[in-house]
Amino acid sequence: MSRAYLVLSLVSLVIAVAAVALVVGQTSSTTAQLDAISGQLNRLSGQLNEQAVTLDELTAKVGPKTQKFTIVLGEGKIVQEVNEEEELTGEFHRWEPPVLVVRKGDKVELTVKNPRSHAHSFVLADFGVDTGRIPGKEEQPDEAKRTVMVSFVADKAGVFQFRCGIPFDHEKDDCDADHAYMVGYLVVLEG
Ligand SMILES: [Cu+2]
Repeated sequence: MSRAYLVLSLVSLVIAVAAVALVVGQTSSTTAQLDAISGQLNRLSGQLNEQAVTLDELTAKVGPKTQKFTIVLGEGKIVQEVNEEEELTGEFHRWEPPVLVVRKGDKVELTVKNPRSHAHSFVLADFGVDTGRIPGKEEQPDEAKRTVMVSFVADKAGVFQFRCGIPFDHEKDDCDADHAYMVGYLVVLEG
């Protein structure tokens, strides 16, 4: 074995040992970093668990809400097939939306609109709500004056009917022939 070859082998050996030492060093420092991150994550997870609240606790904290709805006296059309042709055979009125859902204790703010030709009103007797007569557009062209806001607290649970409180009177342009069917429901959920 020549001297030069021996020196070269020794140099190679030194480089290899240094490289291994470097890798081992890096690996151990990476492991230490990962341990530190893992520790931090554990602490963070603990903190999150301490702050976590159940939905019930959250509801209790938030308390009753103010629920805002716009309700409109809408008009539906009945189209029937007559002699194989579609014909408009009737119209009817309905509250849109026909069902409102809130939780007991909520404050309910209702904007009631009457876009119809005749006068109507909104009555929710169980909560003492009555908009009074809201004129129709023939009588009152200003839409803002055919919009009434009412509010109440839904302090009891159950299903309550609301309806139009103006009886049909053709002479006065009050309501329409289907007055009895202008009903909807307020659902108040317990808690
Ligand atoms: Cu009516």
